[in-house]
Amino acid sequence: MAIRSPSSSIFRPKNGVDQSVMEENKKLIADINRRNLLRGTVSLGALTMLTGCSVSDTGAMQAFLRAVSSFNDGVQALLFTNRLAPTFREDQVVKPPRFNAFYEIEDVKPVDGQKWKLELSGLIENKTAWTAEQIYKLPEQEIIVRHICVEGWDYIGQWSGVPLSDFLKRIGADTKAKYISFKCADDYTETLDMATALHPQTILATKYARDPIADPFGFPLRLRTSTKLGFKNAKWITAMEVTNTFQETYWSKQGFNWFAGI
Ligand SMILES: Nc1nc2c(c(=O)[nH]1)N[C@H]1C(S)=C(S)[C@@H](COP(=O)(O)O)O[C@H]1N2
Ligand SMILES: [Mo]
Repeated sequence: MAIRSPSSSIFRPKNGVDQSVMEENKKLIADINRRNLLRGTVSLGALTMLTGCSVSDTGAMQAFLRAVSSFNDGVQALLFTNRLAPTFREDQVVKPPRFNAFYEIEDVKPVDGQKWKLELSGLIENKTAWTAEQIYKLPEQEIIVRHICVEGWDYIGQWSGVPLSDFLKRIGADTKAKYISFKCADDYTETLDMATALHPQTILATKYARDPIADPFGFPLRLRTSTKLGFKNAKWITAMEVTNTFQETYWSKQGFNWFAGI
């Protein structure tokens, strides 16, 4: 099928991203057949956030989303990592949050917070496991940001917990390593690039709307990034590894773009 390149107007870079990056990657943008899976299915929210476009402009939206899904991870890193995500007011927060997982909410298996531990491995000086009690005592940061799922919906949520960058310093992680990988109680896996792990709006969340995170939303510990699609935000984290080895993740194995910036 014929694929349209996005017009320059919807392709306006935000927040100081160099236009030449876009120019250089025109070929890449044209080469969007490679990632058929994402065609038109990234969220409306991603488009409106990035471009200010009307979500009813379906043609422009789809062209844009196809282009985004075709970017290589390096280009996305340039576009998405060095900026702060938009934040929102407390009265805009959706309560309760909207559930998603690769199975239905009835099938969530709650994690026992008393027995739970966060296991640490890889390029970390102090690999002692953490209990939930210890993690819940750490200084918190709160973020009110938009959660965007590739299935085409989004909501504004209010998450708090220890900033991942603080936690990484605390455990003596090698922050020159490339990736942090997460294992979850439900066999889900995710990995983050280190720049996103150190981003000032990336936290290990323990609370939603100031209350402890409820079972379906990742109790006792979940990741909350602000510059990534929903699926990068691992819930029910049980283990963290700092590594230089790239690992495919639950969604990237299915063809979704690994970087998944918004
Ligand atoms: N462990 C685990 N984490 C996960 C998922 C999952 O199935 N298992 N689904 C992801 C997806 S696709 C989304 S959109 C968000 C949903 O988070 P929420 O239920 O808090 O809105 O969790 C992400 N993290
Ligand atoms: Mo999602």
